[in-house]
Amino acid sequence: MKAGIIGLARSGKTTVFNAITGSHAATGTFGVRKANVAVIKAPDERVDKLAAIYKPKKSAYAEFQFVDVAPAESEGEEKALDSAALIELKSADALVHVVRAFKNEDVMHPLGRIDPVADCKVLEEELQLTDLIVIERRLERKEKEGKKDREYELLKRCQSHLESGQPLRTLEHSAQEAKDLAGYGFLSLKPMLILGNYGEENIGEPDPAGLQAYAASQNNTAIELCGAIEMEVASLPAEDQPAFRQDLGLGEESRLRFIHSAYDMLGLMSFLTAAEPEVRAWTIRKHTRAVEAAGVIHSDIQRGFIRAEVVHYDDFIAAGSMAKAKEAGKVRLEGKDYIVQDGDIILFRFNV
Ligand SMILES: Nc1nc2c(ncn2[C@@H]2O[C@H](COP(=O)(O)OP(=O)(O)O)[C@@H](O)[C@H]2O)c(=O)[nH]1
Ligand SMILES: [Mg+2]
Repeated sequence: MKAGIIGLARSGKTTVFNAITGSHAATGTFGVRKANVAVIKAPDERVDKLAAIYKPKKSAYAEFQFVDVAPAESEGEEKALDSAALIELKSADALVHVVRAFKNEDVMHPLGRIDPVADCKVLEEELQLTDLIVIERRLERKEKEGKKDREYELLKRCQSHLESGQPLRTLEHSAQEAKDLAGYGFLSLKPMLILGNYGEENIGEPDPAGLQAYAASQNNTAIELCGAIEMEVASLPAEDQPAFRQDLGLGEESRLRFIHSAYDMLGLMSFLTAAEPEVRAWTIRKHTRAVEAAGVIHSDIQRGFIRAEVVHYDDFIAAGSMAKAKEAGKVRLEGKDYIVQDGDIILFRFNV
């Protein structure tokens, strides 16, 4: 899983990246063409409890990658994307749009005003235009080759949807069409979380710039964050952070809030593996089959899949041990097509 950050110049993308990942990437650097990449771990008390029982050599939370792509200044200040950023973002599973909502006279807004909802529209248009260009090129080629196939018809529908000012995210399409579209990496098709980057004067206010209301109208989600303050707190020693957060009136840790929203938006969940060597949570999409969940761990396990031994975390904890869970009939044998549930503890049997 990979989430890519987008947003206008100086909206605070790198600041938010640091706040959420605890990194120390340089902020306020313009025209620097370097992507910042970090891994976010999703804290999970089920992993902690299982680790207390199994005492494994190692335990690990589910992870996803967070990428901050900085477009080059020279390609137009008001543009959020350039060709290098596009390549990086094509492979992202989701986008996080950082919207400037903080006031700071020293930091120039590329459009010379602070209007978060208007910025959302500017960026959405840019995503749609980018997709439209890809589609037009593709259609032209297909027309030249005389290939008016299924994909052609689908791209035609995408084109008119975009031309009517809507993102591909809202285009109704079948499972087959989703597969046909997947290879293109269309940006306006990706789930997008809107992240309002507010100044400290807005801490504790519910929806200061109306971003949540706007997001809801677009069938989207918005969360608030005070990037600059959160970044400072994230750079403190872990044990000092809770007291500072309380003093500053910051709510649930920004990273957790962000992770919860991202999981919701992407329809993600976790399953667990538990043994002496390692206790670990793995991120998958909801409605994933057992055989595909196996592939998240290793392609060999998917290839040689025989069956899955499954016990739900709650049943395991209630029973107290794997032996007792088995006695109680809570450990089931499932086949390839079993739909994995959030909190399943799974042991895959495989043969390669
Ligand atoms: N006052 C204030 N300044 C911020 C905030 N977030 C970012 N900045 C400043 O805005 C400038 C641009 O931030 P940066 O994260 O580099 O933006 P990027 O170009 O989108 O990556 C930097 O000087 C930051 O210190 C914020 O929440 N409040
Ligand atoms: Mg930056």
